[in-house]
Amino acid sequence: MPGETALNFNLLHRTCKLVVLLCFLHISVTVVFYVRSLDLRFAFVQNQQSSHSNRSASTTANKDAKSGEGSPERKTPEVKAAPELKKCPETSPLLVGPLRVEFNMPVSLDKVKKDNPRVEVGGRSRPSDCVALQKVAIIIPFRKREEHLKYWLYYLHPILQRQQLDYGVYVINQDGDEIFNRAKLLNVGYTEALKEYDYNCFVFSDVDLIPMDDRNTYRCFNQPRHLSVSMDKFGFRLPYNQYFGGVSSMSKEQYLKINGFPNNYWGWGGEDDDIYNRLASKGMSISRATGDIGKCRMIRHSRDKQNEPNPQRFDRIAHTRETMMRDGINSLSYKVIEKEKLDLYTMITVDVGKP
Ligand SMILES: [Mn+2]
Repeated sequence: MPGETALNFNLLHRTCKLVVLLCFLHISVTVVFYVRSLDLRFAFVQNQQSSHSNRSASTTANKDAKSGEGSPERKTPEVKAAPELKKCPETSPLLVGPLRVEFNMPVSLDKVKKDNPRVEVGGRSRPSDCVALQKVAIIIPFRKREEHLKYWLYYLHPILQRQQLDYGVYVINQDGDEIFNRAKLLNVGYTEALKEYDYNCFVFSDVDLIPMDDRNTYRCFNQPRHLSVSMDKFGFRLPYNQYFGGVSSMSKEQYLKINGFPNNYWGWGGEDDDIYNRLASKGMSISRATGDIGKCRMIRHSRDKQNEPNPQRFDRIAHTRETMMRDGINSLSYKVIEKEKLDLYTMITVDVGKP
């Protein structure tokens, strides 16, 4: 019947249309994905080759962090990574595990330099065969502890290289004989390191603490990291759960979230608990390696002069939440006296004022 044929034909016509439409859709989706993958590959190659775009990005990032009164420094040119380098693996294959750490032998910096030929002037190094996952600035607050610094460089440079980090060592030396201010020196280190390179992770380390296992990586994690987990000084145990002293690490984001560290803890103690309070008040928690991997040794020493226990510390710690957003990286002021690019570290001598 003619009516039925027309109906059948109509149905066939619609089905064909639908099939053609589906084919078209399929092809379009395929083309879109193909173009996007091309784009990505292109972007990747560009990223690997142009250190220029990288540098301008880091310069703008730098402007966010309030810098002190230190003289403006030009960035040192970055060494270009070979385009064929791949990202380093999540866990470095070079790690050896537990290490023997002792402080009874003499250490010469010439020997340390010879033993670490890949460390460049200023104490910079990066893996030769892969692109490091993080750019780590190691900040050491310092005054008159040359002996300890020698041991630190002797032990840490090999460890940091085995950990496949792109890192730089910054020793922040408090000028003069006024009372010591550890946390302010750490803020200075953060600011000064960012003037040199696009660091995204900061390790804050006392000069006299040496890790006893290279699996305790000096890098940043999802939460602020406490690295000196079990110190010999405390019988290889954590003194208390909120303890954040010794060696710790924070990403740039984590650090900025808490407005950096307090500038008004003069003398020994309290600043680490203030930092803990800052983290906790911003909803962060402490990440740690296991007690076994987190073992470390402290070089025995007597209390430094001009670093007496700070009697105001308990009162200050009790008010961190009220004071932290006006005392920190946003209120930091200091004066760089001298900046020295030495073979194994960068020494920045700084006037941080007095209470
Ligand atoms: Mn100590």
